[in-house]
Amino acid sequence: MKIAIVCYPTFGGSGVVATELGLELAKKGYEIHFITYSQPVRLALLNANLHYHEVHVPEYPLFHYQPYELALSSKLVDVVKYYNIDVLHVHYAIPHAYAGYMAKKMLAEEGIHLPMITTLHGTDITLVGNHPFYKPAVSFSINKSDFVTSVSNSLKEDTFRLFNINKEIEVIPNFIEIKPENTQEVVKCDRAMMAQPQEKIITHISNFRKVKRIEDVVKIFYNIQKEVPSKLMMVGDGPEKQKAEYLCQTLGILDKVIFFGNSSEIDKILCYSDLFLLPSETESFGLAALEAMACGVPVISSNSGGLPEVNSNGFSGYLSNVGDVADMSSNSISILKDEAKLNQFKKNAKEVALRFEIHKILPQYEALYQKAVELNTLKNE
Ligand code: GMT
Repeated sequence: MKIAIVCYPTFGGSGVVATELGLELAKKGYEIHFITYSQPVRLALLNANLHYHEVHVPEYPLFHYQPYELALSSKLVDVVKYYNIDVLHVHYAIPHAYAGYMAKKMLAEEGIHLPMITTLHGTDITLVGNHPFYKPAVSFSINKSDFVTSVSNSLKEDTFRLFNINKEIEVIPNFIEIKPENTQEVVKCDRAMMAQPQEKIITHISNFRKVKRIEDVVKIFYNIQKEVPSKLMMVGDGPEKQKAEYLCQTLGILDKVIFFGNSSEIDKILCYSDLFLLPSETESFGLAALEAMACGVPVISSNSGGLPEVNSNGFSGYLSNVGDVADMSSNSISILKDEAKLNQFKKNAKEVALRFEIHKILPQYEALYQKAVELNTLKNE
C-alpha cells in the first residue's frame, strides 16, 4: 500500500508521531511518502520504501503571507498522481486537513478518488484551531475527512465539545518504540558527565511554549534542590526559554540547571534522568512523558487533558492540578528522597509505557488504512 503522510517536520510531538509511524510502516513494507516543507527531524531516509517530497513556496513581493496551503495541495496532487498513492494521512488539522481536502477535490475532477485520514494532535483543537479565525475551516475540514483519529479520549471529547463534528473519531494513542535492553542500539549512559553520584537528575523536555508552564518547572526544581541534591536538564527551545533562564538566575540556581536547546538524542539524556516534569496547562496526550516513562523515568505532571491516560497517579508518577507547584514539589521530593520508592516508580513507569509499545498501536492504523482503501474501492465501483 502507498501512503502519503503530511506533517510538521519540527521537534513537536505531532511531527515525531507522524515520522515514527511512517518509519515503522516502511519497515513493514508500506511505501511511505512524507510531504512537508523540510525534512522531518527524526526522518532518516535509509529505506527504499521511504520518500520525502519538499513543499516549496516561492516568495513574491505581493504576498504578505506565503500561501503554504496552496503549494501543499498542489504538491499533494502531483505526488498522488505520479506515485499512485492509495491513502492520504494528514497529521495536525491546521492547515493540513484543509489542504488535503482541496487536493482530494482537485483529484476527483480527474476521476481519482483519494481517501483522507486526519489525525488530531492537540493544540490544533484546544488552542489554535479553536480560535474564531480558524474554527469554521477546521470544523469543515474535519467533517470532510473520510476518517478522523485523535491521540486520546480527552482530545476526542474536547473536539466534540468545541466543534460541530458529525464524524466518528477513533482514539489511537501516541506510541513508543522500546528497544530491547540487550541490543547494541541501547544508548551509552554518560551520567557522570552531568552530575555527581549523590545528585538526582530532573528533566524537562518541550518546545518551551506558554502551554508548558516552564516557570512551574523551574519553581518545582527550586523546591526540590533545597531538599535533595540535584540538577535540572532543560531540553528544547521556544519562546519561554529566556524567561526560564532569568528565573533561574533570580533564584540563584543557574549553576544547577543545564539548558540543552533542541536535541534529537533525548534517549541519551533520559537514560540518566531520575524524574521528569511536565506541569502543562493542557496536554492532549503528553508524548514527552511517555518517552520518559519508556526509559524508566517517573513523571510528575499536571492532571490536564490526556495526561491521566498516560501517567498513572501514585504508580508511574503523580498528577496534580495545573499550577499546584507545592503539590508537584512535595510529590517529587517524596519519590527522590526514598531510594526504594524511586526504584519502584522507575519500574512502574516502564511497565505503563509498555502499554503504548509501537507494535500494539500500529495495527490500529493499519486497520484504518485498509478500511479507507476498501471504502474507496466500493466508491469507485
Ligand atoms: O506539545 C506541543 O506543543 C507540540 C504538539 C504538536 O502538535 O506537535 O504536541 C501535541 O501532539 C502530541 C502528539 O500527538 C501530543 O503528545 C501532545 O500532548 C500535544 N500537545 C498538546 O496538546 C499541548
